[in-house]
Amino acid sequence: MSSRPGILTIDPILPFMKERLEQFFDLHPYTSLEELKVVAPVIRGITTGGGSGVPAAIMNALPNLEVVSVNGVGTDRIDLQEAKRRNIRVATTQGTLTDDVADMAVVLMMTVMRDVVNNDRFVRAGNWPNSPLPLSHSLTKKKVGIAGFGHIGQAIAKRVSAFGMEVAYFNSHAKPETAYRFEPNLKALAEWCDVLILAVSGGPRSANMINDDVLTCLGKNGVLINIARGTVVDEEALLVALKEKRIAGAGLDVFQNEPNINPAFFALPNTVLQAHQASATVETRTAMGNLVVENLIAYFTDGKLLTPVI
Ligand code: 8YV
Repeated sequence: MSSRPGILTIDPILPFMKERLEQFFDLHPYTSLEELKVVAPVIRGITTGGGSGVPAAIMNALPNLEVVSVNGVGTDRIDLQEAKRRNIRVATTQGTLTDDVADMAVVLMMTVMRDVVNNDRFVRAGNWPNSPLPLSHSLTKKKVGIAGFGHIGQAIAKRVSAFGMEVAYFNSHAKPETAYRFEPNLKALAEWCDVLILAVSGGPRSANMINDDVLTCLGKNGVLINIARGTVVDEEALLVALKEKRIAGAGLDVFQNEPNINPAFFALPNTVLQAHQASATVETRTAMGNLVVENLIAYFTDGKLLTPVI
């Protein structure tokens, strides 16, 4: 039997990560709980994505698990309390993806407000010579409400301010060190803003935070952007609001039940859909991948994580 630690890879990893990890560890890609049973005793570490986390059934199946290295910043799919109880350490790639995720929020906002996707389809269909396009909407002077004002929320604020947009934010507590207005009431923020951008962490505290009431406050001219987690939005309520044009549109990078999202989204012309791509650039995924690997090497070399959560 190998003396090298066994690492379970839950999400697929990039080739350079595999190459580096294989210098130190025996890798076991996750296939099924049944097959996991065979290798379970040798697994001491996990790599996973923020969206996948570590399902309870997997954590429970691994008696010798010591460390989880997340390729992302979200820990909402990991039972941190149980990890703490079992003395399992958890690291994320904090600090690597803030700018790209903030960029995606802005890309989605602009794409929805300026009708980029519909206009592209119109041009490709050869319709330009035949009929005028509907007018789109300015960003300048519009109000942006940001729900969740951590690193990503603040990076979004900085970007949209540069477009001459007004910003206010909702958060668990005020951040007086920032230049922006704190709005402690989410419905009041939705009522005030033209664009509501979700940048909160996932998990039980934010689950279905965007419900029918909040969407009603956002109103028929309002746009919803979600680069946070699908769980933050009551999707049934959102689908109805979009279908009945009770809000103007949505730009969504994340969904409940990814990647098998509700097909009702496919038929909505006022919605721009992404496949959880906010951090998916060569540059950021390289930085994330390096940190995932180096956290594991650091842990198994001297017991210390570089970017620990617990
Ligand atoms: C990644 C994420 O797409 O950081 C997170 O929590 O959800 C995203 O950045 C994901 O972790 C990639 O696996």
